[in-house]
Amino acid sequence: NEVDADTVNSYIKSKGDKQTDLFGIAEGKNVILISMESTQNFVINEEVNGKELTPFLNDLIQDSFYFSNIYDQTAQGKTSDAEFMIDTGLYPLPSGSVFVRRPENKFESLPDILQDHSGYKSYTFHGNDAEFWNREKMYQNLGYEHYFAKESYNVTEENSINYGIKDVAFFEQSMEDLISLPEPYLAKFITLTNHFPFLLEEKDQFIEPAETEVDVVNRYVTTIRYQDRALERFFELVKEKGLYEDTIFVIYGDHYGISKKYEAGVHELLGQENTALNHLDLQQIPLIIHVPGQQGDIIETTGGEIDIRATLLHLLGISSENRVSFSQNLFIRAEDTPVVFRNGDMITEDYAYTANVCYDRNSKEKVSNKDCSSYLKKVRQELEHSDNIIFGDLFRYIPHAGGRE
Ligand code: GP9
Ligand code: MN
Repeated sequence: NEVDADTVNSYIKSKGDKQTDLFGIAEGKNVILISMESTQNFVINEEVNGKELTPFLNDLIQDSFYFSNIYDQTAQGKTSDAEFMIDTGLYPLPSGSVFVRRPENKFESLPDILQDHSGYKSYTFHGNDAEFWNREKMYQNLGYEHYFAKESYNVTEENSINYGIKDVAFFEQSMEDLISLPEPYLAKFITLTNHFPFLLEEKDQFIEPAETEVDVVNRYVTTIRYQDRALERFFELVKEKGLYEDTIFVIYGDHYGISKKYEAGVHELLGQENTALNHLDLQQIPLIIHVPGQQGDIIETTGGEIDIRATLLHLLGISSENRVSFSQNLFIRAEDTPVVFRNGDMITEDYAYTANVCYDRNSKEKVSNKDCSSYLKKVRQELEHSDNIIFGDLFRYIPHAGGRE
């Protein structure tokens, strides 16, 4: 297996670590990572009946880095796949969730890197059962100090719906534990209310449901608006506790919320046709990074969720050089590097490949598959190498990699 490890090493070791003047601007800050359940990018700056769906996030974007072309790369592991990509810089598996299938592998995780580099401890807050997605076990493996799961919350019939505790109560009840953490820390919060089938009592609806032909989409509008209110509340509390200035916030949508089956309602809402490229655009998730004192900027680079890790490390002043990872720093990501989807599809600034068709994204026309072939080769290589690392547990052979005994 030494040979395998060498092959992997030589192939993906980051080639140089180009720096920007943003390197280290958030050095030593606490990191609050927020995974927004089922949140697609189209909700940002979108209105229904003259009302914003995400007034709080739209405001926050004004003084944050807003990455407006980032794609969902999750597979069957859904939320856990998003977590996995950010923590390890590896792709999800072709089937099932890595959290469930490979909880004992060695990985070079974000918690381990932050711990080794600058003594951070990492924590997760989430209102669902600790065993869901095998999180409890996987988090230990990835180096999280503690997982504040359902037992840490006072969950009542009144304050819960669908999968569990509603986001406002979740954030409010998390504060006591958050303020008691030793600094610096990485604290991950995973929201829950905006989950299919998007149920919400009337008293929690801060916007009227939409009026498309698809009820799922009509309800989605209300749970998205509710989640935005919960985030606003969280930021109020964080400011109240004096944490705001010492914290970098990384906020992302974990994956799509409206599957193809219900997508007609979104097309109707947005007044667009049902085309393959529009469907692909709807796979975008928002990524917002707020660094205190930093001016806002919209970054239109095409990228994927997996790139969150290298981007965050860059801002924290931690080099990505020599790391075995497929994550790329979004501030300098090369335009012609494909964003890899688990099903073998891909997208770049100029081309997209989906359902066996290659598209020129500028003309929106179908073009010869040859135009996509060099990108597709790269896609196959990356997925194959990532799978080899996971199935072969190859981090065992990579000396600098962390991982718990
Ligand atoms: C469950 C939550 C939702 O704990 O993360 O899971 P999902 O179905 O989105 O993976
Ligand atoms: Mn999810």
